[in-house]
Amino acid sequence: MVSRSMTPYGAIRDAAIGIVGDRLTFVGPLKSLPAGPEDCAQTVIRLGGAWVTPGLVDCHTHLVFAGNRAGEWDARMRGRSYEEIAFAGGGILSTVRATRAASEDVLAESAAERASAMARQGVTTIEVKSGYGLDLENEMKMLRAAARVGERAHVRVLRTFLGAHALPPEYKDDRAAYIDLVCQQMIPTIAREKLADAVDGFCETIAFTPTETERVLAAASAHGLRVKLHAEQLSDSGGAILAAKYAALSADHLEYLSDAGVAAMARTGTVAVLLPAAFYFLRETRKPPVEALRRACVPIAIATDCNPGTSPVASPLIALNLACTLFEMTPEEALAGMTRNAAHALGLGSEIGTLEAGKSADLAIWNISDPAELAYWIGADLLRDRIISGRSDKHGRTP
Ligand code: DI6
Ligand code: FE
Repeated sequence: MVSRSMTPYGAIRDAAIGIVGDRLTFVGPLKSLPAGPEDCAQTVIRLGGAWVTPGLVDCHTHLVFAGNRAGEWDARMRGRSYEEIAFAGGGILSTVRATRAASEDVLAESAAERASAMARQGVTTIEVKSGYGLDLENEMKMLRAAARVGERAHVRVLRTFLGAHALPPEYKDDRAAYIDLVCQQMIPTIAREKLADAVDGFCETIAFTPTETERVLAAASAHGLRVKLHAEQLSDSGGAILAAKYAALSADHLEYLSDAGVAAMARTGTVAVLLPAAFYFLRETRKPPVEALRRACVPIAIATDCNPGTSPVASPLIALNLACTLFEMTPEEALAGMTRNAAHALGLGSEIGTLEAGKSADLAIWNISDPAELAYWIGADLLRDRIISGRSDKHGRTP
């Protein structure tokens, strides 16, 4: 069985999937194959009715970082707030200190372990953001480490430059100078050296104002890079409207998204990336406006936001569960959010995210009898095999 649109989950019963090299060449009912499977292919793998979905796409992670923030979390459990800790120089900046001190090897190694955990849950594509270096050298180190994660963990990695994640301590008295550095040195260098596929920023009271963020988005666009934005996570700063103005691939978090923000995203086809694990871990109470997004036909993606501060979660399937239990999404919507819509949030909608002839052969094969199980179980081991660019974890290259 494979998934497509129309019937629930777009399921096709008694299906066959053809793969040549790294591409899907056939996805449809077994009986519409021109001949028997053995006559159509050199190698036939019979799955015995197993569910097959597109490989999962985690379209928002901060997978590369050093250290952890368990101590800070302990303080939060005793009543301190995330914002308080950030304003006191902890939070993102404590991970910046640890990440600057770590070698590229150490960063690549620890991120690859987290990516491997995700791969064991069916992930074939992971977006990885920088943003814990906050100077050119350390941001480049993070992006190079991110590229190595792909080889180590056998996943496709997309890289996003997040220099505007927090104000580094050396610029605490000169915010404009840091934005100048991001726009005039970091973005041009990263674009020239092809170290990132997109640019992101954190538009928030504890990070950058809309005016500062706009300079970053404008510089990214001027250098031919698509943009994404952390918007409306802790307050309504108008980030989503700004993101839409720059035709952003996605605006992410969105708990405090306004009606005007929803409308702006609908106009530009900007994907709403919801991050229910961060909502959960911060004990946020304000939910993103899922119903308004649905009504406006804004595509909704779900991601882990894996990071040491607000979402120490390397489990995409738990993120699916939280999307359903906390945001009242259906299991089918959640799965579409981590496949088709997540692919769009990365600008890869024509390449991955659905099972269609011509796309990359990225599949997850599951030990389940109902696709709702992907969002239902917490902590179960559901994956049977993964195929990425035509290569199976269990069988190697498919012919
Ligand atoms: N929002 C988040 O949830 C993460 N970054 C962001 O802009 C948190 C990153 C961290 O706390 O380390
Ligand atoms: Fe994030």
